[in-house]
Amino acid sequence: MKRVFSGVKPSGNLTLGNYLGAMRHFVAMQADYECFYSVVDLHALTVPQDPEALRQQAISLAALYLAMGIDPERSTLFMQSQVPAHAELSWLLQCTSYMGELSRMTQYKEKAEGQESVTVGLFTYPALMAADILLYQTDIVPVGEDQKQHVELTRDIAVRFNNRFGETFRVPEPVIPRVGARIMSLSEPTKKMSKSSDSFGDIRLLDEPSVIKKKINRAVTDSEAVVRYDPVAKPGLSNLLVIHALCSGESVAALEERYAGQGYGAVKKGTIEAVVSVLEPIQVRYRELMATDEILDILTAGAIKAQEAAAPTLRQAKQAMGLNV
Ligand code: ATP
Ligand code: LTN
Repeated sequence: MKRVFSGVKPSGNLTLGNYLGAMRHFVAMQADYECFYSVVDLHALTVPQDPEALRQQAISLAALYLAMGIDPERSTLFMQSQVPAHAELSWLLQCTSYMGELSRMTQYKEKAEGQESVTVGLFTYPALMAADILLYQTDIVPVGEDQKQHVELTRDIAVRFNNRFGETFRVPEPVIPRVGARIMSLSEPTKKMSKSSDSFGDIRLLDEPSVIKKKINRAVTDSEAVVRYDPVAKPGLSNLLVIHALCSGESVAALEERYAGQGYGAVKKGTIEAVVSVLEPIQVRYRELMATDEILDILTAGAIKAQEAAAPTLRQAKQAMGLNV
C-alpha cells in the first residue's frame, strides 16, 4: 500500500482553510493508503508561542483530527515532538540543504517580513518538514497550495541525498486539491485564511454557528451583485462559492445556476447553512473527545508506531552519511 504523510501545526485555532484545503483529504485518503498524520509541534516553535497555550493547542489539534474522522486503528496519529527521529533527521538534512534554496521559500519570506527578529528555526523549517516526509518513505503528501514549494524542495533534497549517498529516500509527490487549495480570508479575500492571524475573516473550526453566521454575513464582496465565479474580478464572492460548494458537495457551476438572479444575501445564507452542517458534527465529536483521556493514549500508541516506522530510514541515512550507527 502506498504511504501518505501530512502534518498540521498547532499554531492557533484551526480554520476552515485547513479543513477544506488539507484535512478533509486526509480523512478520505485513509481508505486507499497507509497514512501517517502528525501534530507538528516542533514546527510551531519557529515563531514565539506561549508554552501552556501550545501544549493545549496540540492536544486540541489531535482531538480535531479524530473528530474529523481520522481513525487511529487505520492511520498513525502522533505528536511530532514525541518521535525524536524527526529532529535527528532534520539535522542531517540541514547539512545537505543550501542557504540559497531555503532563502527562496516564500513562506519564510512572508513570515520574516517586517519582523524585528526572526529565529534560525523559521529559516531551516523546510529541512524539518523534509525530514517529516522522508522518514516514512512517503509516496504522497496532501497539502494546500501554500505548501507545494516545500514539498518540491523535499523532492530536491531527497534526490540529491540519494545521488550523493546512495538510494535512501523515496521521492514524494505533493497532492493539491483542484478546488479549495487556497481558501481566502472573508475580510481580505486576496489573502489566505490563516490560523495564526486574528482577523474576523477567518472561520475557525470551533466557531459557534452564530459566529460563523456573523463572519459570513460580514464577508467582503463586490458591488456588482451578479453571481459569477471570477476569482480575479470577484475574489470575495468566488471564495464564498468555493466554500459553499465544498461544504454542500455541489459544483461551483451548479451554485452559479442556482443563485442566478438572486442577491449575494442568498449566497451568504446558503454558505452559512453549508458550513454549519459540516462543522457542527465535528464540534460535537470534538467536545466528547476532549472530555476523556482517550486522546493521550492514542498519541502514545501513535508515537510508538511512528518511531518504529521511522527508525530504519533514519539509521540508513546516518550510516550513508558516515556516522557510526
Ligand atoms: P499558520 O497560519 O500558523 O502558518 P497555516 O494554517 O497556514 O498556519 P498549517 O497548520 O501548517 O498552516 O497548515 C496545515 C495544512 O492546511 C497545510 O497543508 C496547508 O497548506 C493547509 N492550509 C492552510 N491554510 C489554508 C487555506 N487558507 N486554504 C487551503 N489550505 C490551507
Ligand atoms: N509546513 C506545513 C506543515 C507541515 C507539513 C509537514 C505538511 C510540517 N511538516 C509534512 C506536510 C508534510 C505548513 O506550514 N502548513
